[in-house]
Amino acid sequence: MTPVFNPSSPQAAPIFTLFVFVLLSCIVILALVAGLVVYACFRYRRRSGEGDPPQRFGSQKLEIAWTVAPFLLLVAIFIFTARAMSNSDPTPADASSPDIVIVGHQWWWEAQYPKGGFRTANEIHLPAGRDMGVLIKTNDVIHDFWVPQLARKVDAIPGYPNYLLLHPDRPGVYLGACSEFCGEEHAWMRFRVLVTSQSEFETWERQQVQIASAPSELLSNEGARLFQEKACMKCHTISGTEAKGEVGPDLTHFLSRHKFAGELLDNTPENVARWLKNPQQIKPGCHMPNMQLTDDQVKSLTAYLDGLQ
Ligand code: HEC
Ligand SMILES: [Cu+2]
Repeated sequence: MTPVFNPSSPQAAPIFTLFVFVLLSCIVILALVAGLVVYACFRYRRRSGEGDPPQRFGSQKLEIAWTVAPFLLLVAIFIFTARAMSNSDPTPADASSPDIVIVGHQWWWEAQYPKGGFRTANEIHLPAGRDMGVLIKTNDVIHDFWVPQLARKVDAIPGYPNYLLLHPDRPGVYLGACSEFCGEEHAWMRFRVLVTSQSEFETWERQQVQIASAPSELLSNEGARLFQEKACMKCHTISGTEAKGEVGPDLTHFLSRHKFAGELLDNTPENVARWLKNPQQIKPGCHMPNMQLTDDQVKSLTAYLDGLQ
């Protein structure tokens, strides 16, 4: 079902209810007005042999009715809207120590977990049924963080972090997207929220905290060497190695992610190889340059990345 019709948190539910209420009101008004127009066309159309009908001017009763009825409807919509606004955006208990810090980058999302001391990209894990405080920032231009099933939209504004409360009701995968046009790859600035049970979430956290697995074969060893040599390390972090770059996504546990490049590609060895061969062909304009790698270099680097569980 379309995500907006299937809210999965106490914050998204009031938005859905308000939407349905306004939509139904509009449908009723449309049916009423269009119905009366059609009725009048047939009921009062000129028949042959008739002269002009009697002319009537003004009707106080009708004037009052069609002023008061819309006024009351607007008051009702106003009350519902105000209620939905406060329910969908509860005041944070403690904005100074968020559980997650989301940073928008052209054109991917960084997710920092300050309490665990690790970072990931484009895939945000949350436990079901718990409040998670999220701080939303940007590294460059204005982006907008939106997961329709979980919460309202929140802008990521330079110099002005915004706070959002996430509280998914049930486990599942919830898709999100940048909802503020932010440059040429805006359409591929997508992400997913993976909601699991508390214990699965903790297992994931324990795995993410670990430093990257060391390469175990000849090929992946060569890949690890190239990663340092080919400036990949200037832009990417792989914990436990020299690579501490912050321009691109953290790759420490790259293999634990389902998709990459802002949900553009499935995380398969073939796609990783295609990406490394020329990211500019796949996501034109993105901030990873064509590294002019040979096929052999691509092979070793892919082997290395595919060992980063
Ligand atoms: C100038 C900085 C820069 C360099 C150098 C660079 N990258 Fe990237 N890389 C990026 C950026 C930025 C992205 C995110 C692109 C996007 O999704 O818009 C990225 C994305 C990736 C991804 C996908 C990650 C994900 O989760 O979406 C992989 C894998 C990757 N780079 C590997 C490499 C390797 C291997 C090298 C060296 C051969 C390298 N990169 C060199 C900046 C760089
Ligand atoms: Cu964006």
